[in-house]
Amino acid sequence: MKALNAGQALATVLVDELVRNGLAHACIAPGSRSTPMALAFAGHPGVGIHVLIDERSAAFCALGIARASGTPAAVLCTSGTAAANFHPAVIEADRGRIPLLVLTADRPPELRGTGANQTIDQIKLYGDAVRWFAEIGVPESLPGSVGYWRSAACRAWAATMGSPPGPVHLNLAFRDPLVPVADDDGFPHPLDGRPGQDPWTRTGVSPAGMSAEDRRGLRALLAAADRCLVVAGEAPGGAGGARALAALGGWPLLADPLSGARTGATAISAYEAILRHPGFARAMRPDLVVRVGRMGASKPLASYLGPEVPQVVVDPDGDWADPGRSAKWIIRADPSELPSLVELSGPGGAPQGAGSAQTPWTQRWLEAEAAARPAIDAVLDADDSPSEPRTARDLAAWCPDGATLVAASSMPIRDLESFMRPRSGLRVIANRGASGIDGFVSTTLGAALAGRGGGPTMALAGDLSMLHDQNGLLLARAGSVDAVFVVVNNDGGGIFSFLPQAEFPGDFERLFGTPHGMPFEAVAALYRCGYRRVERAAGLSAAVGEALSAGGVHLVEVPTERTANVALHRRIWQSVGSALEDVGFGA
Ligand SMILES: Cc1ncc(C[n+]2csc(CCOP(=O)(O)OP(=O)(O)O)c2C)c(N)n1
Ligand SMILES: [Mg+2]
Repeated sequence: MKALNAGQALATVLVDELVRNGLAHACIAPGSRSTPMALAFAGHPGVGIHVLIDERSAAFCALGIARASGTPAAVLCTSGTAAANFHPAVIEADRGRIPLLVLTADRPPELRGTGANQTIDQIKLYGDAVRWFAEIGVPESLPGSVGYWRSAACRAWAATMGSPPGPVHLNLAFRDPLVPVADDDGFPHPLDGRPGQDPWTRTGVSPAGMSAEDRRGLRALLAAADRCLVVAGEAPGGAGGARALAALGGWPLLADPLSGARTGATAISAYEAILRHPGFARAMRPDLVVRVGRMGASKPLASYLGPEVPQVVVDPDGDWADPGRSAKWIIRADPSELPSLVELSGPGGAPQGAGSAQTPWTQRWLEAEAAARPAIDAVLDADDSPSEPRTARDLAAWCPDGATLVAASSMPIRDLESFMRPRSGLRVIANRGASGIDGFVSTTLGAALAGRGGGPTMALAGDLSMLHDQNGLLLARAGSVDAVFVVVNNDGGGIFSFLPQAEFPGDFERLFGTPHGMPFEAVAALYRCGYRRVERAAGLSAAVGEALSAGGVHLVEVPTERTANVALHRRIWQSVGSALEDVGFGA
């Protein structure tokens, strides 16, 4: 490997070394200063490149790839405000623990602060949001340069995949020439890395093992608990340990869809509605909660798990996920160790509460689930007009095994948490690190590009989350990506109708409801996407099925109405409350 100048050498070496570490995708926004890197990515057969005009979309696309694949994806831009447009995705990658390699091209130091064109201060641009920042420095033709660049690439990879995973920012200053021509210095040194495609420095993170003392302590708590509850949320590597713990102990499992653990004999999928019933929440106090991963969006669950309830959080990064300040103990450990802590005390060493030996506590939870689920379904199925809760329930149920469902912030993720039936085989992902509605289209298309497991990529979008990142659909226009967006169109921000602001109707629509009247059929046409409109609730499956089998990107619009949506949610809660009272939970 040779280069004609130092800029080309740096770019070639960085890309080669990142690919040796496992990089498979780079999202590239066009620009001049980043030319050496763009050419190096385009010239490397081991990396797929995706070119996006809008840097915010590019960064979210890379985030979607990394989120869906669990492998770092790179995003590259030129200097100036281009780099600032990466910031929302960098923040989401930080809060969401997503390995994102952020590569910004820059002017050399002598041009900074001089009024030179398209030059801003890019040093530590993303502040504390990144796991590592490096000003790589203007490439020079020195004997040690190649080793330095290869080592820096490995370090960036290690930092992005560390504990916790997250974004890394490399600022790359290039002097002219930006194109592969020989300059005065040239670059006489070989660019080669280690033989056999090995990385310069091999790294990796071993999962955190639970200490013997922690194991002893937690095992004792579990053995002493009469009313243990397992709560599962989003965690790197999944919350399968929580599911296995609940199955083995026979304990109720409250798993939000992002946990990937909403399945099993003791899964309580209607907990959001159940816990709104004060009589239930009062009567059913747990004496131990074991939580894996972050809390979902449910307010009733958050207030149910107050500081008075002993709560142990097990997280692979020891993440301080405790907004209610209720954790009694945070253990940094791989949650898959949890099932090994259950005492096998039943006859013949059977687990404590499994199967017919379920404790009255678990049975009461299962009775509540058995009462609440049909109560929810009865309300939803009574009306064939499309509704938001029914769309969430039915889409999650319809998705084929192996599918990825990307949920938008606002009501889509909440409706999934409330109404998705237990199931396996479906992966639900969402940008809930910072809960922005931005970057949704690009995150989804990134997940589709990652093609994890080969299953289809579906999305449950709000109309505003769709419009916010409409530029992301430019990728759809270019073809070669498949995804179906189910767009719940309530003509504005439906979530605000649930909030106290809705009691002040004067400026509500203008400031919060924000109706826009955008025709999604025209949006779809503009970006060469397929389009379907669901007029009857029962027609969702057919519309989504046709869209999926047609290939490409499709928008399936589900028209709903914000005020009716609030009324429907309240009817469901009421109906679940009555069903709980019918099975003996006092008001
Ligand atoms: C980037 C960003 N801007 C603003 C918000 C505040 N916000 C939260 S929900 C919401 C409305 C979302 O509307 P839509 O996507 O249509 O979903 P709906 O509320 O109708 O379910 C807004 C503006 C946010 N979360 N993120
Ligand atoms: Mg909306």
